[in-house]
Amino acid sequence: MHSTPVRRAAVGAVVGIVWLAGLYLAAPLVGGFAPVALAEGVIVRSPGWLSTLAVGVLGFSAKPVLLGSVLVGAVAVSAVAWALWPWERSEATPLAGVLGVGATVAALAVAGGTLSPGSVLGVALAVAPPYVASRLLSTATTPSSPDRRRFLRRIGTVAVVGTGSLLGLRAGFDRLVGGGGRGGSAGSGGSGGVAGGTGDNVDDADGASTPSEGDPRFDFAGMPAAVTAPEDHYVVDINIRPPDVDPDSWTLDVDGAVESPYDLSYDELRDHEASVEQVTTMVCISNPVGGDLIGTPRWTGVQLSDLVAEADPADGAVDVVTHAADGYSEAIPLEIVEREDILIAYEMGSSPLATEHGFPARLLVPGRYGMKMTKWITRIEVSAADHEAYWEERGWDEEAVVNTMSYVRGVERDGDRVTVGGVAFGGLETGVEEIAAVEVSVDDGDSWNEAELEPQIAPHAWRRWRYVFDAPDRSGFAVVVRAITRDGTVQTETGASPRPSGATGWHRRYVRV
Ligand SMILES: Nc1nc2c(c(=O)[nH]1)N[C@H]1C(S)=C(S)[C@@H](COP(=O)(O)O)O[C@H]1N2
Ligand SMILES: [Mo]
Repeated sequence: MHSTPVRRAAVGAVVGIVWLAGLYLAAPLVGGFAPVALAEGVIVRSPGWLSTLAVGVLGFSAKPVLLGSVLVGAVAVSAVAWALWPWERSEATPLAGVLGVGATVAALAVAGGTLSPGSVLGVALAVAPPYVASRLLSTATTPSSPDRRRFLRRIGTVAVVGTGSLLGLRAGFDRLVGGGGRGGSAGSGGSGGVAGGTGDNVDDADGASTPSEGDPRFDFAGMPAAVTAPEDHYVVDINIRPPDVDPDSWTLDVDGAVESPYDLSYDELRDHEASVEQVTTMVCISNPVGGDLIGTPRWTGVQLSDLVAEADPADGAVDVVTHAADGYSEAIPLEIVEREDILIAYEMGSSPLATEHGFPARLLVPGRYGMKMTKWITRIEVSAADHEAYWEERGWDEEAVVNTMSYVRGVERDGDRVTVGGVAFGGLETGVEEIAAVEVSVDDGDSWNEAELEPQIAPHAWRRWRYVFDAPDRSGFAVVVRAITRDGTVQTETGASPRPSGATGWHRRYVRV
């Protein structure tokens, strides 16, 4: 590896990595980390079909993959620029400096920086480390420079020491300023934590954090718990980092086409007399047949009907629009708001909502897809006009009533006996679960059997099902499942993709046991 361009590319890559670490160090001064802001900008600006495709192909990992691509892309650009740089080093330095500062200013502007002493310091913090790194490595790329092993050791050291010290400085800075230190109060989940349920809240110490609801006969290998623990509930939203809302300054405004607008503080919401507890299934409209974007947590919240009635809606009001801290919005017709099961939820599983699930409060609309359930809610606007919501604008169904669905989840063998099982959910207009029966085939649809249904744990919750049969000499089964609703309708076999109105079709899964 004596070829100079390869060495130059390696140096360029290291300089790029150190540059990113510098941007990360400067982030608190300008209000954000440029690659995250860039990735978020791509998500918000990309057409609906593209975000749908990305979520479809990459699932959960769509956002991390996008952020990763931005990071890798920046390092790659730096490597290529170094490898192809046509001038001698002496001529190059001023021009390279100008380019580096320009790229940094652009990156910090993308991250939300404006002209201020803080951002000038931010630019200096982000430019100096890669500059120092490039000086330290500048002699390493000439043919007369050290041998390969020494070269590798040298750029490795600069990369590790440079990046490590910048990240260390940033961590120290966070500790000093208390960034993310709000985690102690009210379970905001800290910043950037993936872990849900910040179990440090004790205001409700009834030991119910691991609910043991449901019939234990439906708890076997592969089966979900009857009630989903907060840390097991899926997360879907438009953000790379969820908004970090300060509960002390947060208010929920109730206004718009009303006679008496008002607002509530976090404590006023939690102490509201119309608080209720409710186990409710939530499923994302982009969940494919059999997918994991579904869960059934226990929620506590205030009935939306009460909150809206208190403001006294004007004649001619048609919609209730919920607005969120991340710019998201959703609308539901005023007439369905009269239902008592629509909540502004502030707890999940007897703890305050985790940041990623919408702390301090979110909407819960049983029977509709998750897109209706605005997280990080800041405003309830009663509207006299039809409102076009975030996803509706991007081509998704406005009503978003959950399609009847049934999934295969678990399978277990005990001697000759085999048990298969799963979940079924049919949220109809009323939000009340309407599953009457589940039928299951273990021979790819040739014959059908009635499954056992778990007694209903709540009006808006999924039903777990199981089917026990003898199979002494067979170990592979093509399991197919379909649900039947109370009015006798058999779940449609016709497949539809999630967009625009949610997936349909029977779930088939080949299992070995
Ligand atoms: N503010 C806000 N609320 C939001 C979203 C969002 O991007 N921003 N995504 C919605 C979608 S598409 C779904 S499926 C649910 C997911 O809620 P969860 O992450 O708590 O499971 O939140 C909904 N509420
Ligand atoms: Mo969703």
